[in-house]
Amino acid sequence: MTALSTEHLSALAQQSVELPSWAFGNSGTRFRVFATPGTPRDPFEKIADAAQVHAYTRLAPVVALHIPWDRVDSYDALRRHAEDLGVTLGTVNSNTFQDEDYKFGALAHHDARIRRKAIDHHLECIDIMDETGSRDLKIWLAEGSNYPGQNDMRDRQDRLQDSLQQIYARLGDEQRLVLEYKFFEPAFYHTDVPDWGTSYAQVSALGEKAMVCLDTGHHAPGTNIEFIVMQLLRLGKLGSFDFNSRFYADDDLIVGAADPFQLFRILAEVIRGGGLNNPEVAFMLDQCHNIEDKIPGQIRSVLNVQEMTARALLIDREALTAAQEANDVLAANAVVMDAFYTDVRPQLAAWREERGLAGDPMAAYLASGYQQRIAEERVGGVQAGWGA
Ligand code: AOS
Ligand code: ZN
Ligand code: ZN
Repeated sequence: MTALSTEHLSALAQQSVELPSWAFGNSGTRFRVFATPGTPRDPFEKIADAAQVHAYTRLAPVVALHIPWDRVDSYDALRRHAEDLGVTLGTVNSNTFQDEDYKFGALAHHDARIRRKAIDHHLECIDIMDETGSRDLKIWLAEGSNYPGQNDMRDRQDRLQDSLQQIYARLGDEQRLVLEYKFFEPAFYHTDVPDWGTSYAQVSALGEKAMVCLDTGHHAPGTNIEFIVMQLLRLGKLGSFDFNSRFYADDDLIVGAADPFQLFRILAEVIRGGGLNNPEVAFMLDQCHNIEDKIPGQIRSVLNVQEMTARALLIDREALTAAQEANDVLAANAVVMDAFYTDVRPQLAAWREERGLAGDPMAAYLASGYQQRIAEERVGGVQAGWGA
């Protein structure tokens, strides 16, 4: 069996996955939100839980925030709290989808007052980024229309560009804007940023500090997502990932749960395109744990990313190129499949132990007593914000 080399292991040692604060809150569907015992009651407790994931895996040193869900009196205090626990604050996610004013749009709205309000919300997010030391402002827009004729799609693109330019102008030298796309939902007929091409067109018109965010759950079934990863890396515009997995729609399930092979293929293109451990590309999770415990759910997720990265690193690139150049279709495919089918778990467990971690981080966390402690201490934990 092919083993991970020292070079592979040192690439894995540098890997960093950013956790979403909202993964630690209660969430659900529009039918019901099931509360999980021990759910954080405020952003400080969400950070504390995220720090547990990092402590057991050494894979998740950054926590993404969401405004207004993570609004606090002192961001400096939140930042220090995070640092004391061994993590830092990362991407700030804006929210233009839970305010009555945004029923017909926000950054693309035809009403100047509402558009101004949405732009100002993003400027507030950048103020917060200044305090938290965050680099990225992530924008996902729930904008679009439900019926043909409801809106002028072209005017909306123009207004969107104008709004984004005003936000972009406020970014500091080291800050970036990442624009996420999603093919449908909550609008069903047209969405203002439905695909990577639209996001690319919008961010390219802004400048170098604007990039595309690829959420793996935001594509039609059958989409070749790794092709998009390849293309965005080739164009130098892949700013971040929102990793999760889906069976039907935007399910936000544990990354690698629905289709580990797809995750492997995506990570293979990340490696091929120089995106692994590249500070330009943020590896965020965007998941919600509706029925499972949150911290173990996040531990499982980051381990899935690590495991599929390890398998993708095992692709014998030389043999692959040789087979491709010889037009040996089956041999080329076999090189890729050999790597995918390699069980790297025993080697990763042994490597963790060498680094002073538990070989099985999930078991170690479950045995630690933390889950029981928070279940006793915390009553009335918060909802993530979805499904409210
Ligand atoms: C929504 O479908 C998106 O995936 C988002 O990234 C959203 O903004 C996030 O889940 C919460 O901010
Ligand atoms: Zn997302
Ligand atoms: Zn989503």
